[in-house]
Amino acid sequence: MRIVKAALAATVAATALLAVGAPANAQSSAASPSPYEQQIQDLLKRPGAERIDANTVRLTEGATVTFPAQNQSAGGASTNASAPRTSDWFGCAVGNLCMWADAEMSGARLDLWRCGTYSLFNYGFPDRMSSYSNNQTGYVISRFYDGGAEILNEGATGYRRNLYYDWAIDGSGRVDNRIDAVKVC
Ligand SMILES: [Ca+2]
Repeated sequence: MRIVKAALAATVAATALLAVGAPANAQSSAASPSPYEQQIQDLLKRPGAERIDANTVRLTEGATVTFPAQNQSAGGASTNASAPRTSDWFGCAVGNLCMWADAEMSGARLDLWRCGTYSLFNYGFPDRMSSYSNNQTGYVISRFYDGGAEILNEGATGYRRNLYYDWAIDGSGRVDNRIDAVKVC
């Protein structure tokens, strides 16, 4: 049995090697390129950025940007208000602060999961956030800034579907597409 397993593993390894050895454009010629491919390529130019799957770029430890899969429409939220709550909020993994470029948890998503203050200019995400899910655990508050002023904050498990309808806590207007820095926790 062990031999059979080893042989199988070897076959799998060989197949994987073949897949890696295939021309890089083989996949893209089979399917039309993701509408987000240019944004992905732009992010990959950042120092230390690496692609960890077709739709996800890891920017630094604790920070990834995920683009909608090709079979999902960019504007179509997969959320359903009547759906039972699961441990993930809107697809945002437990422990993460997830920020979406579009309303209704859609479009490109930046996930941060390490405490600290981040300039979103470093992540290709300034002035873009239109919805978020704070799925961190414990008593933590995330703080959102525009030009150094805190204009929004949210405790763990809070979320907003459309920031067009939210007003800055300092009275400076709507908060949609304004956040340029965030203190995760
Ligand atoms: Ca936006």
